[in-house]
Amino acid sequence: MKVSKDSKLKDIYSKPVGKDIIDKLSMQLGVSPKLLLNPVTGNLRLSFIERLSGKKSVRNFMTDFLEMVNSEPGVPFHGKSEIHEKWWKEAVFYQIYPSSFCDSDGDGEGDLKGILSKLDILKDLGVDALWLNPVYDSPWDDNGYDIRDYRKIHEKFGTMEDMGKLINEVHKRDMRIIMDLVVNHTSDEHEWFKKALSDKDSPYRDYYFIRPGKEGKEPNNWKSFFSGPAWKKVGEDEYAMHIFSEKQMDLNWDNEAVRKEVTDIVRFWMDKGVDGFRLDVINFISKKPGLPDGNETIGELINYTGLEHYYYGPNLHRYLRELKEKAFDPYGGFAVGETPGVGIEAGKLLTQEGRGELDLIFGFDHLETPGHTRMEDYVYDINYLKDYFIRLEEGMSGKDWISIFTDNHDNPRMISKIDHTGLYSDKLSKVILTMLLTLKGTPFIFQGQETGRKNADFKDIGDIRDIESLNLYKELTGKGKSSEEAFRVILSGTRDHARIPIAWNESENGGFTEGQPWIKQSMDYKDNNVEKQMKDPYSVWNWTKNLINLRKQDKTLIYGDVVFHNKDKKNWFSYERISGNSKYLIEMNLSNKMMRRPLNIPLDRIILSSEKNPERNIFRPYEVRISDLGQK
Ligand code: ISL
Repeated sequence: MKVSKDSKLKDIYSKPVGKDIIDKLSMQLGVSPKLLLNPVTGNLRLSFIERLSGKKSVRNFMTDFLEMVNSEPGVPFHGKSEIHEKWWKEAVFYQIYPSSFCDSDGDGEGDLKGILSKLDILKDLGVDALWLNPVYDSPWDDNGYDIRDYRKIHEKFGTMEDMGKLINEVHKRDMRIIMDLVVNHTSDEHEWFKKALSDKDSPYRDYYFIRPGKEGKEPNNWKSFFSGPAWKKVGEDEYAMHIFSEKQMDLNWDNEAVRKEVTDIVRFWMDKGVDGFRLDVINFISKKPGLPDGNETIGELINYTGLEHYYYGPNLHRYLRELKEKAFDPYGGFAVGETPGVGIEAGKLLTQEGRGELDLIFGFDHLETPGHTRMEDYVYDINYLKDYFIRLEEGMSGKDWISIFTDNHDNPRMISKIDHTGLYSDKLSKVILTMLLTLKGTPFIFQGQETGRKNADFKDIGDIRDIESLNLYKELTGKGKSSEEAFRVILSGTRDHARIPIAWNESENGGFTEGQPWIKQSMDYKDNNVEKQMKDPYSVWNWTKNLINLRKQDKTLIYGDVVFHNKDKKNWFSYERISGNSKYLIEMNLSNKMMRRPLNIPLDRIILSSEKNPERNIFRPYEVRISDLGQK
């Protein structure tokens, strides 16, 4: 049944997209959804709320909001169901940012041979599967997310032969490898786009969104993620759409030929032996027909005007099913979709077993404390992360599976967001890694997390490489901010924090390169490097290794039930993983203060502890313990 302005708040909450949006709004407002849905407020009709506010912007918002809620007729499965075992549910994934992993030829940038040379170390850590950020031929406007040729390896990374060798060597070690599939857009230097522009009758024109302007302006008011409008002028009164940089042109997935091209690209790489893909902004591929203007109120709220018309578009499910059936299923390929903006319920509709769309998604609602954005200088509340994970886990049915991550190449380091002093970064790293490796879901470790790397120590804008940051810096100084003020904003949220080189040892630049690194190495390499940490049994590296080992001993930490304790106790996180007679207790102090332990579990049950000499009833700052409570 569709909802309308006469519907009650609680009816809207019963719809997947409605629930996700109300949850998000209630998080932003800092109130619990329960408060919005108590018997009084839950029975309020939208029309009443609209009249109450009397604002035109609210009326406009309601209309678009209802349309979004009604656009999803599906209902996720919420019942009981048996979990089916899959390799990707058991694997520990490790994300490699190739530019900054290991440089074998001294040009200052990592490469495939460099990755190859470190496979044994990753295997030793216990990693099962690698995800490589883009390594394709590209003008590198957005660090490879602007692909010029999908069937060619970028020369700075090596050759197709090197890639084949890497795939083989990964498989020889009983590991798997997935690549990044960037098909919401191509580079403006891709042959398709060049042909589309050079010939008005070219079939490639309809591969993109090329549209006449509207009264001398852009075709609509959509904004780019990287500052400015989402349209680039490509001819007299003619514009091409780019949701990201002006060298990343959006592909028109409504054109069957485009979908066929994508299928062929996936199959090309599957034939070469890759095990699957991470699908870049894959929820953006279906744009609302007619490309209508974005809602100004939503635009103000989230900064990206137009998002509601493409973040969960009308044909998304259909295009994903088609892609899976034609390109992934014939190979048993794995697919994890990057889906910014998609909430928990809609996420289920993209991943539930039997729906034939994606295996997993990366959602991002946990990466900032509600009410804050990445570019703000604020202290992230780790209790929010705990609450978010509890919500995710408790909402999982046997048909669901989730990814668990806190870091990637698009975000500052989570430990630095929580602890600005840097004093607790190793301890906090252990806390976060414990969540990743003992909650129910597939863990994705981002390179450097295993040695507790912090945010980078950039000094000025000259240290920054990322297009998002550089564009924003220009925008801010253009609007009158001083260069110091603008740099401070960049320093809070730049994606470059995560993109600095890996530190392998104590030698110059952390042993990443013998040349000049493409982006500055940070001083924490002296302690947070692999070689040093491998030797120290209490290092973050060895904590990671021990946790992974434990996961591999029996499958309780993978498929076992999760039962949370003392959920409302602030700064405390504990849960059990249970399967048959096997039972693990995980306990963590989420603060930098001593804490009394709510449960009185004997010390002799501890199998992993972040402290050398734990005390029975006291937890030191950010202390973590795992106890074996199973019946032997
Ligand atoms: O939600 C975000 C981060 O927490 C967004 O930054 C979002 O994930 C991102 O804009 C989409 O990212 C992906 O596509 C971009 C590319 O620049 C990123 O590196 C990639 O991960 C365009 O291809």
